Amino acid sequence: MLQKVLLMGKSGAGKTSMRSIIFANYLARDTMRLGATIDVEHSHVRFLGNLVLNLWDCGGQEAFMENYFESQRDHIFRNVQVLIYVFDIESRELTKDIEYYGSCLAAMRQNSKSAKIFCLVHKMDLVPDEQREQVFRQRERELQAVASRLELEISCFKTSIWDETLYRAWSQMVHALIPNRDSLQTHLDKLCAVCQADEVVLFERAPFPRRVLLPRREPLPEPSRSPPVDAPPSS
Ligand SMILES: Nc1nc2c(ncn2[C@@H]2O[C@H](COP(=O)(O)OP(=O)(O)OP(=O)(O)O)[C@@H](O)[C@H]2O)c(=O)[nH]1
Ligand SMILES: [Mg+2]
Repeated sequence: MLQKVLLMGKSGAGKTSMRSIIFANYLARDTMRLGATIDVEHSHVRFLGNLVLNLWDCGGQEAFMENYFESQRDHIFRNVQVLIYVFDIESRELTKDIEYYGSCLAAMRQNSKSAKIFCLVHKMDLVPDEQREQVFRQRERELQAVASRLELEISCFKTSIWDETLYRAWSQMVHALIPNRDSLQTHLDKLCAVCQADEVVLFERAPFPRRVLLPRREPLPEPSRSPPVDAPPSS
């Protein structure tokens, strides 16, 4: 089963960084060397045997974005199963970001109405710890408002390449795509009961090395502070 996944958002938001960390084993600090993506970079990722993500990493520079909405509109937005829209929380061009996001949702509504839509409020490491939840909720409300005007449903996550939030979000997004997840979940629940275990976790050897792919239904409580997967740059 091939699933077309669009990765969109303005230039510098962190799309290629997260793709490289999740699927190509980059360390967070390696992403500082990435150049801007030219047009669209395609890649394929296989999960659990027969689920293949066809990832479209869409460069976010203005000229490319305008192209996606105009001359390439059908090519980009047709037959999409998942849209992942990435926002840089530190962006100084919020109005422009929201405008592009609105155009993107409108194109999705027109071409791929039943696609799942995820919004990542990214680079949350740049927001002081004590303000993160509030800043995220505020942005989430703004994004939900745009989506509900177009009668679309979205799910938002707060993420950073510098902690586990990136893996948590991608894990949940991929989880939503697994075609037979209910039956897998039932088997895991049975195994859990037979073993009298508190939890059973299914790991995918690649491309999520060491990462949980099928979390239990009830998410575990978030640790008060996620352990860094890689040390952030000292400023
Ligand atoms: N502080 C911080 N920086 C990040 C994070 N994610 C990515 N970056 C940095 O953001 C910069 C731009 O990242 P890219 O992944 O190239 O951005 P992009 O969205 O692919 O940009 P285009 O290809 O031009 O559309 C890099 O220097 C990354 O190291 C994050 O979570 N926190
Ligand atoms: Mg890029």
